Amino acid sequence: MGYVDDIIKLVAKKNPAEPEFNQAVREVLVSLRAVVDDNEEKYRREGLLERLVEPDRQIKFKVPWVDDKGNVQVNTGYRVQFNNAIGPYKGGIRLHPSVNLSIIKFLGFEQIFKNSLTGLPIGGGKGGSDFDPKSKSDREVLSFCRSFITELYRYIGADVDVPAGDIGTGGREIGYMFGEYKKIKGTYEGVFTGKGLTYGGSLGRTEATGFGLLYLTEEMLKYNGLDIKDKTVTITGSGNVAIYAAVKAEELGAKVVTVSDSNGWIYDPEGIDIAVLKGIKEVRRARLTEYKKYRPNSEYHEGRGVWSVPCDIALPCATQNELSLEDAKALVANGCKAVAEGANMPTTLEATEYLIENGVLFAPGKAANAGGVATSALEMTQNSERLSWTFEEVDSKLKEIMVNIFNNIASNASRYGATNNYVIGANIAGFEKVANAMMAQGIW
Ligand code: NDP
Ligand code: 2IT
Repeated sequence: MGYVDDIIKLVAKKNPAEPEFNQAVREVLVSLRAVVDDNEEKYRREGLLERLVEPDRQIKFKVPWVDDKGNVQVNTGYRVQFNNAIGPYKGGIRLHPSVNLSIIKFLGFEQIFKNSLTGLPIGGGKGGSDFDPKSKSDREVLSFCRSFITELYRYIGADVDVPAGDIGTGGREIGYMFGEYKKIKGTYEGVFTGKGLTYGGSLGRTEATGFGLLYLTEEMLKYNGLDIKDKTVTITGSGNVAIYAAVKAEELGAKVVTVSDSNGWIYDPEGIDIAVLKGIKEVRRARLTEYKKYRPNSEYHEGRGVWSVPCDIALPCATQNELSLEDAKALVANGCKAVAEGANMPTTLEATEYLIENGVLFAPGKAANAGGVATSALEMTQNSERLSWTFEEVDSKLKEIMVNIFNNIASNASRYGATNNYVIGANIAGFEKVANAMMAQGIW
C-alpha cells in the first residue's frame, strides 16, 4: 500500500469520531497521490504526511457566561493551530451549535492549503464554539465573546495566530473580541482581521470572500471559453459569503435566482433583490420568510431544494456537505456548467467526483473562497504598515490574487495530467509550498 493510503488509515484509526476531519484529509491526500508517489522515499523519511495531518496544537476550553435572565450558560471553545510552516496561524472562528473538534480540525486542515494558495505568508488554523449567536441579545453576545477571549487571548497574537470571522462571527463579534483582547493585553495590535473600519479593519474585507469567489469563477469560465454574463446562478446561504457573491454575480451581468438559510430557500425568477436581502440579513438579522413581503413574485420553500433549480452556475455558500450526490445528479441533468465552492467543503466527495466526471467545471473551496483570508492577510499588512488602503486598491489586489490562484491550480492540474481537475491542481499547488517549507525547517 502507498504512503497516501497508509496515512488515510492512520488518521481514521487515531480520530475515529471525527468524520469531517477524515473527509477533508481523504480529499486532500487522494489528490496528492501523484506528487507523493514521485517523492515517496523522501517524504516517508521526513515523516512529512504524519506531521501534516497532526495539528501543532489543539486548545479546548470552557466558556461560561451569564444570559439576560441571569442564568449561567457554559459553552465549549476551540482553537486548532494546525500548521505555521509559512506564516502565523490564520483562520476564522465559527460560532454555531454544530461546532465540535472534528469540524474545527477539518476547517483548520483545509485552511493550511487555502492560505498557501493565496501566495501570502499565512499558516493554517481555525477556532470556534458551540455558542449560537442567533436570537441572542447584543449584551449576551458580548458576554460570550468576553469570556471566550479571557481564555483564548494567551494563545493568539499578531505574529502568532490571527483569528477572523466565519459562520456566526461577523463584525459585531470581532469587535467585542478585539476589545476584550486589547483590554487584557494592553496592546493595540492587528490580532484579528475583519475589524471595523474605524479601528484597523480593511476596506473590502466584508465583500472579499464573495467577490473573490466570482473573480475566480469568471476566470475559470473564461479559460474554458464561457462568459458569465446572462448566466443563471443559484446560491445557497444568505450570510456574508452568499450576499457578496450575489452582489458581484449581478454586477458581472449574471442573474442570481436563489438564496437560502437553515430554515428554507427563496426562488426569485426575476433575480434576487440584493437591497431587500441585505435589509433582512445585515440590518434586521431576520429570516428569509420576510423576503416575499417585498417581492411578491418570489417563492419561499421550507427545507432544502436549491440544487433542483435549473442553473448554469451553482455557488454553495452555506456550510459543509450541503451538496450531495443526488444534488449533483440534478445539477448535471439540468445542464449546470460550473460549481464553485464559496463555503468550505460544501460538496461531498461522491458529488465532487460525479460533477467532475460529467464535465462540470468544479472550483474547490480552498481556491474559490480564498479571497476572504487573502484580504485578511492584506488587512494584516495594512496594520503592520499603520496605513489604510483604498477600496479600489484592496479590490484590485484581491482580483489579481484570485486570477493567480486560478492560473496556478489550472497549471498544476495539467502538470500532473489532470487537465481541468482543479481539485487535484489546488491540492498539489497548496501542498507543495507547505511541504517545502516544512522540510526546510527540520522536524517539528
Ligand atoms: P454566515 O454566518 O454569515 O452565513 C452562513 C449562512 O449559511 C447563513 O445563511 C446560514 O443560515 C447558512 N447556514 C449555516 N449553517 C447552516 C446549516 N447547518 N444548514 C443550513 N444552512 C446553514 O457565514 P459565512 O457566510 O461567513 O460562511 C458561509 C460559508 O463560507 C462557511 O462554510 C464558511 O466556512 C465559509 N467561508 C467564509 C469566509 C468568510 O470570510 N466569512 C471565508 C471563506 C469561507 P442561518 O442564518 O439560518 O444559520
Ligand atoms: O474559511 C475561511 O477562510 C475564513 N473563514 C476566513 C479566515 C480569515 O482569516 O479571514
